[in-house]
Amino acid sequence: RFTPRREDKFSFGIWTVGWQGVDVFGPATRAPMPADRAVRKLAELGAYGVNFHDNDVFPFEASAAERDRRVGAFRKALDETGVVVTTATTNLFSHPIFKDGAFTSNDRDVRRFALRKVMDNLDLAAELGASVYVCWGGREGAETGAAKDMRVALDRYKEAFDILGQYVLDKGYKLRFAIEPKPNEPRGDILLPTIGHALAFIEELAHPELVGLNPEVGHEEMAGMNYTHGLAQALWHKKLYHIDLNGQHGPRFDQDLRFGAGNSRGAFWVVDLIDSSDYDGPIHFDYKPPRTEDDDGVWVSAAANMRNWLILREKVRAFRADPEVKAALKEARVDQLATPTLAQGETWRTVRDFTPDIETLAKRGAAFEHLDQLALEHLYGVR
Ligand code: 3MF
Ligand code: MG
Ligand code: MG
Ligand code: MG
Repeated sequence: RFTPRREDKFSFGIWTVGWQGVDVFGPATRAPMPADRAVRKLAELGAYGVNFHDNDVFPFEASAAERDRRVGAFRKALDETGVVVTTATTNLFSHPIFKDGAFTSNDRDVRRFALRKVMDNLDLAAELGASVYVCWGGREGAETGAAKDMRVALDRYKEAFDILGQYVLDKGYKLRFAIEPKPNEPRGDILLPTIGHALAFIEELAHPELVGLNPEVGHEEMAGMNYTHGLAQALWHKKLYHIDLNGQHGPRFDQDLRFGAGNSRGAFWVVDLIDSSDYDGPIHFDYKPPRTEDDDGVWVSAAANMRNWLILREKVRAFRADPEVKAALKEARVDQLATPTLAQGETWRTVRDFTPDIETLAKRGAAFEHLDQLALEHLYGVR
């Protein structure tokens, strides 16, 4: 029970378990973790896939020989464990050259180099079989008002996606891009701060069909948004290409707690939505083992992400199967929302003078509290 299986498609960013605990107020508390070690340990825990930044596998300064050696070790670990590369991404945020952004840096050479860095890693991603390429623009933004004209920055942001889309098409790679919105941190204000901003942006691109979303729990909740609603809208637009699962306690710094910690009621609805949707990408965790943990603690927290998903999955399925819940859903008229407001053949003329029984409708309760209490009781484990 609650043991991860391959078909659960759990995946992790190499940088998650590899996070050494460096934060704004202190240095590393854990040793560096080579990517191949992360792959082997994650495989032992039952993970199916991994996602990596170029510089999770080899350092920014690596020579060609060093890069090949590191990629070789990574590839060997993948081959020996059967762990799949589902996703890849570029580190366009750590090196000081990207301090004012990558695709939207005011400096043209930085922008040109950023494109080259992405293309280098797109080659590796394609070679390793990734199908999604994540783009988190953590340094694309500003702290001050006059430093950057955001309308012009969006021109450059679009230009970058148009160029990279063309690259993928010209190379014949089976890769789609997934933009990961985030409101702030590390920049004071980041471009494409929420799911909604990113969805609107995608429609302005030369190849909108190549670009979707990678929404993260913590990022939406930092902005005070309802993550499940954001996922639902992304699904509605057919733009949910990937997910970054973790935990967050409301609007504060990016906590990256293990999935299921933080807003656990929110996590219940995330699992409920994804489990009943046609999303078939990996169940991917982007969390950080807290700085307090040693190596053992890292693996305890990694396993807990998958365990919490499976626990919540059992709970949401029990919730959906509960006859009392079915009755409560009916009582709350949830099914009626699926009926189009106008029937076939009706037009605005049909309802132009429609007057329902206003007094009765105004008095009638929605019966949502009973329904939500049933959900909470499933979550709390008393049903
Ligand atoms: C930062 C993040 C990133 C992205 C990653 C993309 C370092 O808050 O969430 O993790 O997920 O760069 O894949
Ligand atoms: Mg994040
Ligand atoms: Mg993320
Ligand atoms: Mg986060």
